[in-house]
Amino acid sequence: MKKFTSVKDINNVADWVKQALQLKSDPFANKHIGQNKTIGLLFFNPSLRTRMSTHKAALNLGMDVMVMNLNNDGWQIELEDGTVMNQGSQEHIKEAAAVISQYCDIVGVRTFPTLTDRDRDYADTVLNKFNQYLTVPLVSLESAILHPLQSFADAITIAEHKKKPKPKVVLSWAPHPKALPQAVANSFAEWMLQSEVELVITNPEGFDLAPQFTANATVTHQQEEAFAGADFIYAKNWSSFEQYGQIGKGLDHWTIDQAKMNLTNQAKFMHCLPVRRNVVVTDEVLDSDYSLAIAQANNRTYAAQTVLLNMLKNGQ
Ligand code: SN0
Repeated sequence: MKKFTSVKDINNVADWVKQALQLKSDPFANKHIGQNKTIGLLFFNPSLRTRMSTHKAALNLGMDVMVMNLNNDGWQIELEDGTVMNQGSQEHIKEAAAVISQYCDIVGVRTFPTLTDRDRDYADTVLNKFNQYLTVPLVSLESAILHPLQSFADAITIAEHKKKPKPKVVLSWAPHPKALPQAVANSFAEWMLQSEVELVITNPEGFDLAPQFTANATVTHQQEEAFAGADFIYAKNWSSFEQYGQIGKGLDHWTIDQAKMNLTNQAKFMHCLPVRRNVVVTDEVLDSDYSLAIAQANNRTYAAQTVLLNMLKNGQ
């Protein structure tokens, strides 16, 4: 496996969930496989769960780990070919990626979108340039448009908590004070459409996600109608894809509270974290015993470990 950047890089979600649950039941069984192998985790943006869970996954496999915050600690990287580099950027991605490949056997990259230039963001330029110039396998630690390690952990969590073979899973937009990427939502839709679930997406008008990730999904602009009979409510804010990067106005009534959860089939509540309390979701829901937010975060380790194990076994 040379890259893990989307659900398209794996053959079958159910198989991968099974592998992850197996690893979770015996996390140190493969400790010899990563011996003398190094993973480099490169961050252009903040991270808590991705950083710690991927680090832990690598340690569970016996790997060594190098973490670098590229924005603050590295040279400013040039991505365009043929640039006369007499301005701000100091090192070209060609050299940077080639050099990193000398030190690392697997590389992870986190890079957020601009939320101002849709074409550039949806070309996923930073991730794709690393993919082009690294000579070792690449793991997305959340790109401009997708967050596959999060969605994989979410699929594991749903498999553990579902009470029927094909649960109703509702991805609900929720308010937020800041423009956020569409990556978590795009990715969740992409993974759920490859899973044995009934996916319904609910968001205000003007907030429909990119068709390339949501084709065939049911979309409704009526949140309460979507919640009826739901087994899982997955809350997430995203800024508009249509009015690119806009956060909208007068949408505070989309906050998820107990009254809305009462419309569901005793649904579990999910969120990838970090979450703005009492904006996205009320304290009552987040602190309830039906919230899976911490269980999702725990499964990030086993999602990452499954990916790294596959790369260590079949990477080169
Ligand atoms: C990121 C996002 O893609 O929505 C990472 C989620 C895993 N979230 C944020 O940037 C939240 C920042 C904020 O201001 O609350």
